[in-house]
Amino acid sequence: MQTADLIWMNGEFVAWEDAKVHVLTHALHYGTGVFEGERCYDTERGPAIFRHDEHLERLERSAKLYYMDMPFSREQLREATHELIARNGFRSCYIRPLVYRGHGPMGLNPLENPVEAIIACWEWGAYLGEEGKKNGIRARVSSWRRISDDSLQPLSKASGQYLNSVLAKIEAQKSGYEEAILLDDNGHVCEGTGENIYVIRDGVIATPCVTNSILWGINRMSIIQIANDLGYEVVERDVARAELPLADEVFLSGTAAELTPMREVDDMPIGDGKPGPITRAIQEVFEDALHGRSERYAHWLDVVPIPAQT
Ligand code: PPE
Repeated sequence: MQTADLIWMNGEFVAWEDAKVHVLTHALHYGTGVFEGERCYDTERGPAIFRHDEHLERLERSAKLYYMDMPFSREQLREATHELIARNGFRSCYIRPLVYRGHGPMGLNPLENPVEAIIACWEWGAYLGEEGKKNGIRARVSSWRRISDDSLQPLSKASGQYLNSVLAKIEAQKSGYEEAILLDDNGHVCEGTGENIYVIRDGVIATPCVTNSILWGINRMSIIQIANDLGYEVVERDVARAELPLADEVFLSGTAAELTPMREVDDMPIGDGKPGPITRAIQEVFEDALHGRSERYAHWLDVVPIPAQT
């Protein structure tokens, strides 16, 4: 992991090595934080953050679901992110805003604890490997079910909730797979440990819906839009586990993973074991949108103003 010089912490820029919290930080003990994952791409118009507003909006929604008042406005966080990228001299990077309950009373009622915010960025390569993005990854269905609406908040991107993904990821990797696919409470397909999922059969794209305990992916929104614009039908519905190996094509999407095809599930090839034509067509347009090569989706990029060199 390539680090940065500076981290933004509660309104100030501090050196990477000085960005510290107290050991009694509430979020460290109880997972009471919410975060985002965003990417900034090196485009012709300058470094540009993909769907920045949507990510900051989701951060606010995640906070609301855990009774946290945002300590900074969306506009303040947007400007802080711009300045952070500019001051670190990045052309492209991964961005991690985190809003969390800080040091204060111990115990489970967090409402008296301060809500703090940081933004970090670093250079992060292909999450599931360059090879995976190109030729597809091997996944297994996890023995862990995805967290559900009746015990946690699947629609909140909350720190503590990621213990679920951590268990599934460890299990998958220890048993020789690159990624885990989690089922929801009812045994329907939900998503990967950090990606939404799409199943294609006979030219129709199906993806689990918001009632399947998914995280409402920003890239999912973009993929659905691109697929529709390319003339494909996208259906949001329950997806049965068996539809994965029986699909013609399956792929995943997420900020870190971008669009990654799946070539195998539970040791069964998907289609002919290679990324299929619809996956490829969507991936190509999506990559163009991310990297600022698309006129049509140019409004999805928030260009970072870089001050002129003096
Ligand atoms: N589901 C989960 C559980 C998830 O964590 C992500 C993002 C998604 C779906 C896709 O959401 P979106 O990025 O808005 O399209 N996972 C983030 C965290 C990865 C990590 O290892 O940390 C990410 O991709 O940034």
